[in-house]
Amino acid sequence: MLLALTRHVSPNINQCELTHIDRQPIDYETAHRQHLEYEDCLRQAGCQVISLPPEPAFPDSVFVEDTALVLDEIAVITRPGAASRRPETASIAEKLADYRKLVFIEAPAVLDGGDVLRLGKKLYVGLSRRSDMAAVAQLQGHLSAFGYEVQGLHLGECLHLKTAVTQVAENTLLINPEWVDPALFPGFKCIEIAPSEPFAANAVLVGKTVIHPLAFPETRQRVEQAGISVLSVAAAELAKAEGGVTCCSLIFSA
Ligand code: CIR
Repeated sequence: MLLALTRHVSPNINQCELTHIDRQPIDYETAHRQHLEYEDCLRQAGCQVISLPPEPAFPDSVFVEDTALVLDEIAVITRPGAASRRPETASIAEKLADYRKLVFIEAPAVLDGGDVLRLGKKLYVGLSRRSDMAAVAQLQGHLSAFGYEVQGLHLGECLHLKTAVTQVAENTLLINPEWVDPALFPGFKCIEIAPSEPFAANAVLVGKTVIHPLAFPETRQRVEQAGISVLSVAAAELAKAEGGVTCCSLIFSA
């Protein structure tokens, strides 16, 4: 069974962290409604959704992806790069302890889950403003016993590695070549996003279905032309908080 852990939008989402985009008002009701639709997409794609209640004190807490990395063997609780986000990990750790043994990224290292792209037994970590080589070393220490290899890689001006590249099929990545070099992923077919849709590389793969933002139809067409089935979801309100579709869930088998 595939589980998707999510958390409802904080009513204080307007105080979210922003790095590369300008602040615009976020309509809480719209964000909440779109998040419910996103949870429905996860169910449609085959996940059982565990939806945690909102945490009003933590504006970015809907973006649960950044708080943990859940592998089949173990879960790593991160130490998010933005100090305001560090308290978000406590309740996620408590929930994940029902499913996995936990290990923790310790100070001074920083890691956001959005920077970790797992491709089989290889973990790529974006060296963004939120994640560093000290975290890469700690991850390698925790995970080499399970056969994982961890590699840090440099990123262009985007928030996280998974803003720039995600997996959309067994051997296929969706990528913005302006932000990350496709040559870093040998052996994978790379579908490039439509240049007019720079944020379109962030997609969630569940089984054989890809969940992708409604706002990027040209890129959707490129993915479908590769024979991949796509569920489009309205995600524009949380995009104003610099969040994409991977950010809003932690998906793992139970
Ligand atoms: C932040 O800056 O941390 C949030 N406003 C957005 C986090 C998005 N998370 C993700 O891409 N994994």
